[in-house]
Amino acid sequence: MKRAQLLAGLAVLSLLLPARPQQTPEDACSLQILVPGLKGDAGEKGDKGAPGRPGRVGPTGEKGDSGDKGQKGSVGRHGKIGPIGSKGEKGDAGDAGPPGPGGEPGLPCECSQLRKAVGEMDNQVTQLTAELKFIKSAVAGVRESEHKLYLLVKEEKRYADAQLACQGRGGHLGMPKDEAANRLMAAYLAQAGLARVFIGINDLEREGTFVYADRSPMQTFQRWRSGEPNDAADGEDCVELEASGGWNDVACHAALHFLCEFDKERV
Ligand SMILES: [Ca+2]
Ligand SMILES: [Ca+2]
Repeated sequence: MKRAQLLAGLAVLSLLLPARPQQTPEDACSLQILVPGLKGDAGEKGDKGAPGRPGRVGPTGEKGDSGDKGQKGSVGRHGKIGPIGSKGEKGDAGDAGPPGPGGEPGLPCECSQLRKAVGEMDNQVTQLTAELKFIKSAVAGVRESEHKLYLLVKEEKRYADAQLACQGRGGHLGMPKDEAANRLMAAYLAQAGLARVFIGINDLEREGTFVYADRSPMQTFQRWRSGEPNDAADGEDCVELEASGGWNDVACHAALHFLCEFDKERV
């Protein structure tokens, strides 16, 4: 701006100075009047000015459209271990495992001899135990007649087993073949407090035909209680002696105490 003013002033001065020698009277008056000169040439472009102040903040723009959904993220970290679950049901049994290795060979010994001896001792113990039981079961005090020994046994057995028990000791079930023998045996029962016992009489082979346990036939002596033998129910083929001395046919599979007799000559 100052440079432009300076140039404008110089232009005015150049107009005034050369006119002075040619000044005429007519010019005297015209000198009194100052008129603007011709417009100068355009000055050179000035330097770039300092940046202006920032403008005011504009209003908030409208909300834009929602963008597309982003891509799926990567797998996250493992979560915390949950609580222990309840116990499950028992599973099926597994397959049988392979057989184990063979054992060490045993020490040689005379086992067969020892086994045989032990086996014999076992048999003896069994026999002695049975004998002891038989003796303990026998009512104290053996009864005897001139030719016989009698023994009451307080073990309840079926007829066949009772006969075997007596035979195993060399005797038979008691066989009352006369009044004296029958009376002795009945008294034995009564004193022992027993109501009835098996005696050695049966009609197993032929119904209604009673024989003694030694297979000897029934003689005239009989002591059937009134109304017996009646072969009642599903059949009664064995005989019991009652404490009164009477006989009654009963079922052979009944389990009763029994009375054995032994020949004195054979004891
Ligand atoms: Ca019968
Ligand atoms: Ca009967």
